[in-house]
Amino acid sequence: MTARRPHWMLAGVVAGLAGLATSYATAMVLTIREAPLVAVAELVIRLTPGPVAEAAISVLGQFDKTFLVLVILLLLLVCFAVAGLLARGGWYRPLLVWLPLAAVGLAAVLTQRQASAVDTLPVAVGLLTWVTLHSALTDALERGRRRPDLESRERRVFLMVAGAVSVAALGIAVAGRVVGAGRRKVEASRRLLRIPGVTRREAPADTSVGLAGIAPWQTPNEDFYLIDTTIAKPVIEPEEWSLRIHGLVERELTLDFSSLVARRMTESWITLSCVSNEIGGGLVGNARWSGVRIADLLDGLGVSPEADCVLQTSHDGWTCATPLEALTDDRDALLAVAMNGRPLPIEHGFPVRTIVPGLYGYVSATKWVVDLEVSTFARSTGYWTTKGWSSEGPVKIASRIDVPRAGAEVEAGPVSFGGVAWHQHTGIESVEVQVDGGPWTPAELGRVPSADTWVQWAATIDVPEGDHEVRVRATGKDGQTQTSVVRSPDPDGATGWHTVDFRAV
Ligand SMILES: Nc1nc2c(c(=O)[nH]1)N[C@H]1C(S)=C(S)[C@@H](COP(=O)(O)O)O[C@H]1N2
Ligand SMILES: [Mo]
Repeated sequence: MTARRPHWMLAGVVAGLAGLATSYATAMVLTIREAPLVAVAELVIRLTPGPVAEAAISVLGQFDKTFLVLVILLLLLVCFAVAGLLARGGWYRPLLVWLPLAAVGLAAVLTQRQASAVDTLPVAVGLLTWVTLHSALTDALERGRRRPDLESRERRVFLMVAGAVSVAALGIAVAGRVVGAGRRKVEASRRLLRIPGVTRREAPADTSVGLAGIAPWQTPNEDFYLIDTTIAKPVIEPEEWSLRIHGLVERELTLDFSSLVARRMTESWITLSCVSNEIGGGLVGNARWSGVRIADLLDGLGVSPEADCVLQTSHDGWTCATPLEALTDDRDALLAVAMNGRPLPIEHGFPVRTIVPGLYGYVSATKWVVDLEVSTFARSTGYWTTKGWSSEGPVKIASRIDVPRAGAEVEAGPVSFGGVAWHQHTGIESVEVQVDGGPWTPAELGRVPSADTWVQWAATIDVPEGDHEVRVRATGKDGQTQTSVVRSPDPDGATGWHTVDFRAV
C-alpha cells in the first residue's frame, strides 16, 4: 500500500503547482499586480515585527523577498502533498488544504493598497484549478485502487495526465507572463506620460454641500464605475495608437497620439452614467476630462449633410453609434486623453476614449477608440443597439439618496438627508425630499460649473422615532420633474423615485 503514496502526493503537487500557474497567469493578464503568492510574501513582511524583518534583511540582503517566496513555495509543496494524501479518503478531503490556502491568498490580496474586486480573481481561478484538476488527476489512481488487475495501466495513465497537466500549466504561466508584460509596459508608459495642456485641479469647494456620506462630487479614478465587454483590457502604447476618421466626409483624417494632443486641449467636468444603472445605483461618476473637442476635428472634414451619426469602434471591436448632433453642437464632446488630470487609466480607455455630455456610455463613451465613421443610423448600429437597447441614449433625469443608507438607524429629531442628482446637458434646477409621503421639502444644492455634471443635494427634516421611508425627486432646468413611474433600465434607462427605508431612535 505504502508504495502508492508517492503517486497520490504527486497528484496533489501537480494540481497545486498548476493552480499557482493559473493564478499567476490570471494576475499577470487581468491586473497590474504580482501573483497572489507574492501578495502572501508581502503580507508576511507586513506582519513581521520590525526588528525581525531588519535582521532578516541584514542577513539576506536584497534577496529577502525572493528567499521568502521560496520558503513559502516549499511550505506549499508540503501542503500540496498532504492534500494529495488526503484525497485517498474522499474527493472532498483535500478541500481541508485548498480552502485555507485560498483564504490566506484572499486575505493577502485584499489587504494590498487599493485592492479591488478584480484582485480576487487570481485566487478564485487558482482555487478552481486546484479542486478540479486534483479530482481529475486522482480519478485514474482511484480506478487503479478499485481494480488491482488494472492498477499498473491506470498508473501509467495517471503519470501521462500529470505530465500533460504540468506542461500545460507551464505554458499558461509563460503565456500569462508574455501578455502581462505588455500590460505592465503600457502601465509604465502611462505613469510616465505627461500631456501638454492637461492640468490637475481640485473640485471647486462649493460643489460640496458638506454632508459626510454623500458620494464625493469629483469621483476619484480608482472609484469610478467600470463597464465594458472585455475580460482582458486592451493595452495600447500611445505610439501605437491611431484614429481614423472617415465615412461621409470629403476628407479622411488619420491622427496619431502626438498629433491629437498637439491640438487645443479642452478640460471639462462631465458626469458619465450607464444606461444599466438601476434607480439609486452606482453606475455613475463625475470627473474632469481633458481632450480634444470632436466638433473641432470634424469641422474641417466636410461632413456630408446626409450623415446623422458617427459609428465608433474600439480597439477590441466594440461599437456604438452616436448622434452626430451631440458631437458637433456646442457641448464638449471629447476625445479624452486624461481623467482627473492623469492619463486615462487602462481600464477607462487608455490612451484615448470618447466622452459625450448628456448621452449614456453605451452610445457614446467608447474606450480605446480607434475608428470614427461618419454615417447614418439607417446604415449603422452599435453593439448594444443590436441587442435591443434604444439607438439614441439621452441621459434621463435621476436623483439618488446616499444619506442615510438603506436600513440605517439615525437619531430622531432633525435628520440630514443627502445625495446626488443629474441630468447631463440639461442641468438640475431643484431637488425635493419627502418623508413618509409628507410634504416635499426643497433641498439645498451644491454649485456646479456646468449643466453637464451631477449636483450634490442635502436637506434636513424633523423625523419622530420609528420606521420611515424617504424619497427624492429632481426637476431639470427644462422644468421637467422626474417621473414616479418605475421602469427598468432596458431599453433606454430606468425611471422612478429612489426610496430608502431607515429607522429613527
Ligand atoms: N470599448 C468599449 N467601450 C465602452 C464599453 C465597452 O463595452 N467597450 N462600454 C460602454 C458603456 S456601456 C459605458 S456605461 C461606459 C463606461 O465607462 P467606464 O467603464 O469608464 O465607466 O463605457 C462605454 N464604452
Ligand atoms: Mo453602460
